[in-house]
Amino acid sequence: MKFYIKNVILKTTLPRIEMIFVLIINWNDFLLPYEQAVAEIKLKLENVTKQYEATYKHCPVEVIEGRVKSVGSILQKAEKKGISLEDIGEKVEDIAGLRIICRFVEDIEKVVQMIYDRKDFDMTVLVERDYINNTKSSGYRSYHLIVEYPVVALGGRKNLKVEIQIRTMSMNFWATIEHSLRYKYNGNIPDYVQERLKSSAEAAFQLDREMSNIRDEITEAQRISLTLQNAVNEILNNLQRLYEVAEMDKVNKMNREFIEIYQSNNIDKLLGFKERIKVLVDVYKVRY
Ligand code: 0O2
Repeated sequence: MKFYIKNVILKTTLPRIEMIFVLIINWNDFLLPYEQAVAEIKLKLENVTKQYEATYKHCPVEVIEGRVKSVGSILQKAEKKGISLEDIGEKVEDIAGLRIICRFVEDIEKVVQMIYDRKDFDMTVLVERDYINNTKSSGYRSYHLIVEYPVVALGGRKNLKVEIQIRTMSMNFWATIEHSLRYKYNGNIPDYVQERLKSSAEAAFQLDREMSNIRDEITEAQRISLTLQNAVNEILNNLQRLYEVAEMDKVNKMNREFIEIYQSNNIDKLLGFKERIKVLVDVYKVRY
């Protein structure tokens, strides 16, 4: 990677880092492709969500956020990890970052798959970090993918690393709070606060589980309602046919039975009745 020596004055609170600024850099030039990558990926993923909306399918993506890391944070991370300036682009993996927020935990794997499926088009997954099944000691839960994404700018094509964090709303809420506490305590969160954070991370995850259960119930209720609606339509159609071919008394009796079953709200009885009346219609079809 090429760095340009320019008279760029950047403010930072880190004294050691000031030395590095002597060496560097036109940060604007350096960060521009990362900004492009974030903007492009965000737009592409937002378009996928629009396609979901158009087909009335549940969209696993709720919100997409994107950012380019600040120069101070890049240098802080490089220093913490002993990364030289030349290696920043290669080794600081989250200079470009996107965050995808989902409603339900199950949506996360769908989003992960969605990103893997783009392999032949634009982005390739390089690293996968599952902090949901491997919760961090802080209590942090999230799913991270480091992808390689090509941007085409004036200088030609550049393959950049981009970090995509995928998490639920409650994981995001927790991480945001914890992040600001980290900042407040300068990375040294007192033990008693850490303990509370850990237990609130568990509570947040419990909330995710509850929401998933409710989601299953909603899906089940929708399925039952649809089955009921289809069965009633079929029964009414067949009763109508019977009125044309069967004895009036017999059809009236069946009609009354149908009303009784319908009012009893017993779906099994209703489905049984649907089959019986179907057979009867078939019998009359053969007869006439
Ligand atoms: P920011 O300000 O969000 O960009 P490391 O420095 O070793 O922890 P590494 O090796 O780059 O991080 O990878 P890791 O652990 O996967 O962390 C990458 C990012 O995940 C972090 O970037 C955070 O955004 C988020 N993250 C990881 N662990 C935690 C955690 O315990 N709490 C919260 N709130 N976020 C976490 P940055 O650069 O640390 O922070």
